[in-house]
Amino acid sequence: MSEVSTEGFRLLPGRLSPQAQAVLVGQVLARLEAAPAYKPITPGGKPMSVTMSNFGALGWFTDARGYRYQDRHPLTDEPWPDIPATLLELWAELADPAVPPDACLVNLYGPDAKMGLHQDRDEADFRFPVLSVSLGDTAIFRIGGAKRSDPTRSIRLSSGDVCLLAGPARLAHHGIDRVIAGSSRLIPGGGRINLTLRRAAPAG
Ligand code: MD3
Ligand code: FE
Repeated sequence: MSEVSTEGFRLLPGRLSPQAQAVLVGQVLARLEAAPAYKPITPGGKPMSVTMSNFGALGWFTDARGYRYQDRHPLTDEPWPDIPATLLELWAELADPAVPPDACLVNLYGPDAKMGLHQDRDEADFRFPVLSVSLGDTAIFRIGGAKRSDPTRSIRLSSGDVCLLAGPARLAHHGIDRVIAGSSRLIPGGGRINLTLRRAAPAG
């Protein structure tokens, strides 16, 4: 079998210490009080199994009108909460020291949540990487190539893992096949939280 490689994909297993993970979960849950997670609806009219919210100037959103970034929470009509400083520091260290992220998508996975194979194409400039932080239950992540029909490989994303998607990997198809319920005790009540830092608007 030939190895499927994705140039520009970097996985940093256990990049966040258990202590740092616990602090981050607290910061995320506090912000979700003000910006509650909601169930997004795809442009095709199907509710996603993941619930979502956002931090930062811009938040990724989907409903019957399509995918987009917007500056307000769809239910509260308030600006999104700020991005925790520890995440901004992580981005400066690993992604781009000059241009900060303006969007942090928060994906919440219960035991039955998954995310189908897709590309992230709603950002203005694909030269900026995406940085992902996994917290809580382990996920079975799938990543392929630029074409939907390209071969894929399966990778476990565990609590504290950070992954960086740059270069060709930035436009790779990817998704979450499933979450291993009960594999972590980090999040009260269980589940998985994925945080993706992005630059959604053009730089400058
Ligand atoms: C590969 N999130 O929010 S994170 C998403 O675990 C998303 O919630 C998944 O896909 C999750 O769009 C996967 C890892 C990830 C994030 C962005 C990518 C992988 C990526 C962008 C391009 C290629
Ligand atoms: Fe994605």
